[in-house]
Amino acid sequence: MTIFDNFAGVRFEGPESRTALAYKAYDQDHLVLGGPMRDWLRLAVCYGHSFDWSGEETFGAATLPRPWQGSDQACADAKCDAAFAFIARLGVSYFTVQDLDAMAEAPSLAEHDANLKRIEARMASKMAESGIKLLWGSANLSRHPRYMAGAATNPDPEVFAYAAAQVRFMLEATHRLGGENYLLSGYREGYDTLLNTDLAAELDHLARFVSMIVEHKHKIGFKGAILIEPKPFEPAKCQYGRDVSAVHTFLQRYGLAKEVQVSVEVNHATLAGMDFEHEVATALAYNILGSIDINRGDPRNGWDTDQFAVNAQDLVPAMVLFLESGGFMSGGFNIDARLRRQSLDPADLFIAHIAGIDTLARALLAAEAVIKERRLAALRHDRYAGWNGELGRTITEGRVTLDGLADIAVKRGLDPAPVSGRQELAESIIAASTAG
Ligand SMILES: [Mn+2]
Repeated sequence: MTIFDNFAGVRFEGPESRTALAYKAYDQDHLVLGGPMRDWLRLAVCYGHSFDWSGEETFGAATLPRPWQGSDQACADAKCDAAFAFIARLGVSYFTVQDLDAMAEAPSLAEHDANLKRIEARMASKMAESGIKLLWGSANLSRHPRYMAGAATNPDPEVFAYAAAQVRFMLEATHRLGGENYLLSGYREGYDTLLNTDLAAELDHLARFVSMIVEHKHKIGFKGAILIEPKPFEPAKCQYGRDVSAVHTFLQRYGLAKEVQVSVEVNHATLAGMDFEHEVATALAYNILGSIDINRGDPRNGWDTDQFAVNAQDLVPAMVLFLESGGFMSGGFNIDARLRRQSLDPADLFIAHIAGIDTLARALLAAEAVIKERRLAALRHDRYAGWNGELGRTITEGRVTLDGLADIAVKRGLDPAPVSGRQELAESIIAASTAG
């Protein structure tokens, strides 16, 4: 018996519905540009945020009544049962999980391995019974005090080795569970002060760690993607994978750009001072968009508030890029959000997820409308039309040198006339897309 057992399965009732526990926009079989919403979104419930967090924070203790709260095997089992009862009723196909969010506490690596395998077995049977799949697995390399100075970037190689063992266990568990990706979060791979930090050595060590994971993935035949999640800071003052560009530079520098992709998070983009669509566009430009953590931050807070998305219009620019790209290979939209501390009722977890999923569905429908009416694509196409002409192609195809091009510019007496960027028209198209 779990606290979610008395809830019925969440159904689609349509935009006119005022039922709290029903989808208003997410109709999983509804076709968007020829594919069902379910397949575009590949939604995942975040095990850690939804079931392992009970409202504790710096200024206060746990507030959310969670009967499975505790660190022993019985609590881990009860949490697992509750998680699958919830996800099944929500009607979502995937979950994401970090080792420590699910398993009983283990004082040694040998016990860690055993406890992880115990919860893996329970998850495997729940997955078989429900059809729910694992989007990604991950090892938590930041919670324990041994990781206070980082895991792979720790000055002590024994900590690096401990982290390697934890990742090996979880990568292999993810593989056995049929997980579709393996995620490396930002952890504490960075520094609190540069005064005590050898930045160049730490980057080399981090690269060796990621390379070892890639090597092991191939050794065991894991077909999923290895994902790195950019985040600029928190908990460390500065984290090396601060944004998509920084991660890509790192991957290129160490020859990993073809082996590793990024998992982009809305709230981490906000913290990095970037728009979410910038991070998506950059990942697509470098061909490393693996997965997305969907949530929202608070533009007035400088920390990771991990709230459920509620504003569809904010997500439309990124969703247009996402749809144009053809969607995910192995990633999905992981609902990376937490309740607020006063949301005590088990129904609150349903309502939060329903609102977040409906918001994504509205953004998806709006992006489809924007793509179908073609005005935004035409605006962009017209703006760059010159590059399809004779001069543009001469430059991009490398058929002219700098001095040769200068001669052309002088001989033709070039005096290019400024043209409107039509930003307001573009913004009005996005605004109109969510008006319905
Ligand atoms: Mn976050």
